[in-house]
Formats: sequence, C-alpha cells, structure tokens
Amino acid sequence: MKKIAVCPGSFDPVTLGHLDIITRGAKVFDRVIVAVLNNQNKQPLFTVEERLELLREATKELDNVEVDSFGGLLIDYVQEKKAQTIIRGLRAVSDFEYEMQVASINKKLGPEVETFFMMTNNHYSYLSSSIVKEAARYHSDVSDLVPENVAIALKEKFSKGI
Ligand code: COD
Repeated sequence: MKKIAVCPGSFDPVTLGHLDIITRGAKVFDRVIVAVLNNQNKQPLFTVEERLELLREATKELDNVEVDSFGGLLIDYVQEKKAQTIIRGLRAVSDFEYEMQVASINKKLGPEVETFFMMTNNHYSYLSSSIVKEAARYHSDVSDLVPENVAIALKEKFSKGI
C-alpha cells in the first residue's frame, strides 16, 4: 500500500521552513499532498490561487509532491484523499499546545489517521509566514527566508503599497 501524507497549512506564503518539512516528508512518504486551507474568514496576503502557484513552483523538483487546496475539516479531506497521515512541523514549545489540541481532535474524528510531527530545522526555528510578511512589508531582504519566486512575489505585493 502506498503511504500517502497530507501536509496542511495556510502557506501565506510558503517559507523555507515549510519547504524543509515538505522535502523531508517526501523522503518518508510515497506521496505528499501539500494542502492549502481555503478559509473565507481569514484575510490572507496572497489568494489561494497565488499560494497554490507559489507552492507548485517551489516544489516542482519534488516528484512525489503535489499541491492542492481544501475547505472545511482537514480530516474529511485526508479521508477523501485516502491518506493515512497528516504531517505537521514543530518549531518551539509554543507550537506544542495548539498542535496537541488539533492532533487530538483529528484523532477523535478519524482514528485511523496518524499525525506525524517533524522538528524544525534549527536554521528555520524562528521562521513563520507572519515574520516574513512583516519584514517584507518594510522592504527588508527576505531572500534567505523564502523560495526565490516568493521573494519576488512579496516584492511585487508590497511595491503596490499593500
Ligand atoms: N519550521 C518547521 N515547520 C514549520 C515552520 C518552520 N519554520 N513554519 C511553519 N511550519 C509548519 C507548521 O507548524 C505547520 O505544521 C505547517 O508548517 C503549516 O504552517 P502554516 O502556519 O502555514 O499553517 P497553519 O498552522 O496555520 O495551518 C492550520 C491548518 C490549516 C492545518 C488548520 O487550521 C486546519 O486544519 N484547518 C481546517 C479546519 C480543521 O480541520 N480544524 C481542526 C479540527 S476542528
């Protein structure tokens, strides 16, 4: 049986921290589906379509990785895709409480699905999409924090005075 994992997130935008988790996950699982939450209630910087495009470009070298979006409950999406595992990245202790809550509710809703946690790479332990957006908004160089296409997209967004 093929081992299929879903790596869910907001990815607004994808950072090198995300990419590290996706790349390492792709070595463990036969197929990794990177799933972008389409949340109507949030005000993201990038639209879902833009985030999908940025992720597709950033992961194009990874043959067993695909990029998709989902709405509603993550567990429903995971079951629909016949995946056995959810991949999550852990940065600091501060991530732990939220991740434990989400993993527990997902286990209750879909007992056959496991959540697989990967420790952040030390280089990226401080990195989040929010930090990157804040730095880019004030025109800091974020080229060593995000894939090249994302650095370009951020520059374009903020040059329009968003
Ligand atoms: N190093 C390692 N991992 C990292 C780093 C880094 N520097 N940065 C981010 N990550 C990891 C995160 O820990 C996470 O695992 C993943 O990358 C994605 O991160 P984000 O911030 O883009 O995405 P989140 O955490 O906002 O995504 C939350 C979900 C969309 C997965 C969640 O809200 C969800 O499942 N929503 C659907 C509704 C649902 O089913 N809710 C739960 C049950 S009620």
